[in-house]
Amino acid sequence: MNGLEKFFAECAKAVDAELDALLPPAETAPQNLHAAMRWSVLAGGKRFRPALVLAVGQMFGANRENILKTAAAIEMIHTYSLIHDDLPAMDNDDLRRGRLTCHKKFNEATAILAGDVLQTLAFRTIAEDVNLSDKIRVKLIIEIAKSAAKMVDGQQLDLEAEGKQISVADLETIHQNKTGAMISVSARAGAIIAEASASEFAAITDYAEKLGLLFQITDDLLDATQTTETLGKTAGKDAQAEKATYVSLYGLDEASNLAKKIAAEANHDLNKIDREVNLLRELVEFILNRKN
Ligand code: GRG
Repeated sequence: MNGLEKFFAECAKAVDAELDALLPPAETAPQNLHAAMRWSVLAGGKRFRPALVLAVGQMFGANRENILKTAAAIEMIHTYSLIHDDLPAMDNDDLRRGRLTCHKKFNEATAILAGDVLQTLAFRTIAEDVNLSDKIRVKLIIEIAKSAAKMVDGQQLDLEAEGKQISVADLETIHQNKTGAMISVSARAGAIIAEASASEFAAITDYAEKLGLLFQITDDLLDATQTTETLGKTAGKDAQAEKATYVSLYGLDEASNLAKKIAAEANHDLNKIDREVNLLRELVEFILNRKN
């Protein structure tokens, strides 16, 4: 295991334990709702967003104990978005994280409600985190609420763009909102908890915006090039839904070159931070070279 793999494994273990403790037990009523939440949240997943909260928070000097609940809360919001995205009204998918989607395993109504309550539990988790000052909790709630709303805006724009020719600028707007906002706020949440300086906060915001864009470009590349088995979700969905993507607009080679360019820009943003940024550089490489 290299350093980054070790970091991811440790993050996943700590965040999964936190999530397990925060989610309502499957034995308590309404059992099906609680089982559905656990089915989707505790199903693996890369845990990239919580890892980013931890990497940035620790880099700026925060203790892991002060970061973990926020990291878990962001993963809850991410999982709610996956559950809702998979619904028949949206992406209509049967497979997520290598297992049946929530609505296929349970039913549509339960999947909608599991997503709803994961979102409310996320904000409650931060509001009740006694490790953090009131000021930091309010700041986190405001920033994460704004980003979760942007994600919904992006999803709406994405659905409306299906089957249409759109410009590169429109594609960027969709993805800055749909994918970028939650990735960006993951990094910024770490900086908020660690009370980073204004200039550090600005630099990490620039870095995280590039990272979000890079994540989406590689997502489009993977959808077009990887198998369903490797991805743990149905491959080739973008072309099937006639979605405008970085691959459909640029072609595979150009999209791949663009990914490398954005990765270099993200690394450049890190030069502005006078801290130990190596782990954040490794995260850029990880996204650039990911296989799922
Ligand atoms: C339904 C409000 C609402 C929003 C949906 C998450 C999302 C927004 C759409 C999913 C469609 C999609 C493929 C987006 C591209 C980027 C993305 C969010 C991929 C999934 O995230 P990963 O790869 O998944 O981090 P894991 O399972 O590893 O957590």
